Amino acid sequence: MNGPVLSVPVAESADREEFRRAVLDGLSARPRAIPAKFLYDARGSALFDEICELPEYYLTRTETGILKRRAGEIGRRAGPGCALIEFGSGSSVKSRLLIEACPALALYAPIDISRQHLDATAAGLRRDYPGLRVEPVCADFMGPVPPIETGARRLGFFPGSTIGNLTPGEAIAFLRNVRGLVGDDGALVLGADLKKDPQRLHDAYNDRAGVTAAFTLNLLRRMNRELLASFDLAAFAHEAFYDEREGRIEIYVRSLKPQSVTVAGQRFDFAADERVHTEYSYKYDPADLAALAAGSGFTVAETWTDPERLFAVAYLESGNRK
Ligand code: AVJ
Repeated sequence: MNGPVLSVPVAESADREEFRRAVLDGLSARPRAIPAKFLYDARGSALFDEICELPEYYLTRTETGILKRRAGEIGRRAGPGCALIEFGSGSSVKSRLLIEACPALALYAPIDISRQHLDATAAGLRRDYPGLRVEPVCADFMGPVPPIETGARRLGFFPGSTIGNLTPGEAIAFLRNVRGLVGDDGALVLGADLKKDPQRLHDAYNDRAGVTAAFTLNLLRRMNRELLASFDLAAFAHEAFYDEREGRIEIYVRSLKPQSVTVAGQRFDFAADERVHTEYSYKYDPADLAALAAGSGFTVAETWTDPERLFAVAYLESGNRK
C-alpha cells in the first residue's frame, strides 16, 4: 500500500521543486514576478485568514453576507440533486452555506492544491454532514483537473474574488475550463470584487495593522526557509496601489536599498526601489462580468450585490442549457 509515509514526502519535494523553478525563473525575468499561488504556505494561509478579519478588508464579510441572503435562491436555481464543485476550496464557511442550500446534493467536490487543507476540509464536512458524498480532488485548478465521476448536474463555485488574481486572458481560459467541466447544463457561482472608490480599494490592501504587508513579505520568508535564500526582511517592503485604468490592485515586494541576495545557490542583485511583482487583484463591474461570461461560453443569469455595491456574486449558466 502507498500510505502517507511514502506519498507525503514525495509530494512535498515535488512542491519544493516547483517553487524553486518558479522563483528562479521569476527573479531572472524582467520585470521580476512570482506567481501569487506561492503566497499560500501554512503561514501565508494563516495570514490570509487574518486579512479576511481586518476592518479594511470588506471582501470576505460582504460576500458571505450576500451568500447568506441569496443561498435559497441559488439552491432553487441549481435544482435538486446537483453536484457542487468548488475551485480552490478556501473558507468552508461559504461552502457550507451552499451545501445547506442545495437540496439533495449528490456530491461535494472541493479542488485544492493543498492535500493537507483538503483532508481537513473533507473530515470536517463528513463529520457535520454524514449523508453527504465528499470527494476532494488534489489539483491546481488552473491546470487540467482529473474527471469527477457523477451523472448529476454540475454547479461550480469560485468564491472569494480569487478570479481577481488572474489576468483577463487567464480568467477567460480558466472559465472556459470550468465551462467544459460543468457541461452544457451546468452553472457557476462566481464571487468578484467590484470597482469602487480608489481610496477604499487602496485601504483594503494597505491595512493599518500591517497584516497584508506581513502576508506579502512572507514570500521572502518562505524562500529563506525552503530555498535557503538570504532575504533580509527589514530591507524590503510591501507595496500595493490601485491602477484605475487597468482596474486592478498591483502588489509588489520593493527593495529598500541596493543589495544582493542568494536564492538556491544563485545570486540576484536588486537596485534601490526595484520591485518583484507578487499579485494582481482585478476589480470588475457588471459589464466586465458579462464580457467575461460571454467570452467563456456562459451567460450571466443573475448578479447579486450588497447595499453598498462593494462585491458581486454572479450566477453564470452554460450557454447551451436546454
Ligand atoms: C485571495 C486573491 C481574493 O486579491 O483580495 C488580499 C488576496 N492579497 N490581500 C485579494 C489578497 C492581499 C485576495 N484574493
